Amino acid sequence: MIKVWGRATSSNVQTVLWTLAELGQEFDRVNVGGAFGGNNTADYLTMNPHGLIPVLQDGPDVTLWESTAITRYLLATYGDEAIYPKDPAERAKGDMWADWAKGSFASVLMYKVFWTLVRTPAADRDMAMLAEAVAQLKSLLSKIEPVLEQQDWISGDNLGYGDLIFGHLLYRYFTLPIDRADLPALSAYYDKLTARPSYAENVMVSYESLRVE
Ligand SMILES: N[C@@H](CCC(=O)N[C@@H](CS)C(=O)NCC(=O)O)C(=O)O
Repeated sequence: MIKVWGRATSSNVQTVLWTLAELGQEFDRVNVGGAFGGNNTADYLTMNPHGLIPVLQDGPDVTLWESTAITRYLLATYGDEAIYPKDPAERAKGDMWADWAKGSFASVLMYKVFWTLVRTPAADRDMAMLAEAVAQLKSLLSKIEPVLEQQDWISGDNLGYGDLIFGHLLYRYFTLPIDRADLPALSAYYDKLTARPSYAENVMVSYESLRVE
């Protein structure tokens, strides 16, 4: 049985759980990280020397960390051609947006906006930095709107790697109290995601327990 180490409120854990659900794979999950702790024990550090979540174990020989590497492993092992095309050019269409989501979009959404509004006490918030980050999000997402006007999924005709890495971030984007650009195709895409039981169960998880007042 596949085992995932990590609390359900972590967005990086959610990527892995959503992927497993899309692939129809059963798994056990162990609550570690955050208030649960347990990710700095000697045993845990043998699985992930960085002491971060998620970690995935698949049988006795496969232990992985880094959510994107785990996601690619799962897609390559359990996915079909639709969710993870073998053709390098087709696959790269999803890879491209996944790298952009993790490197550009998430670094603004998670480390600036989410961190300020949820993980920083109100008195300590840098509101000028927040305003700049919210403007950056509008600019970043304006680049994805034309893509979603042309195709159903970020990765192409089917939900794939690009959607898994980008899409899970949208729950936070659409639920944080920020000014959002009017992007109808992105909104329709998010509605499609929220209608999927795999997304609702694994990604639409309240982050209130992470809030610092
Ligand atoms: N690049 C890593 C980042 C992992 C990461 O930063 N995980 C956070 C949670 S989202 C963590 O382990 N934080 C410590 C904790 O929760 O105790 C990945 O994508 O897996």
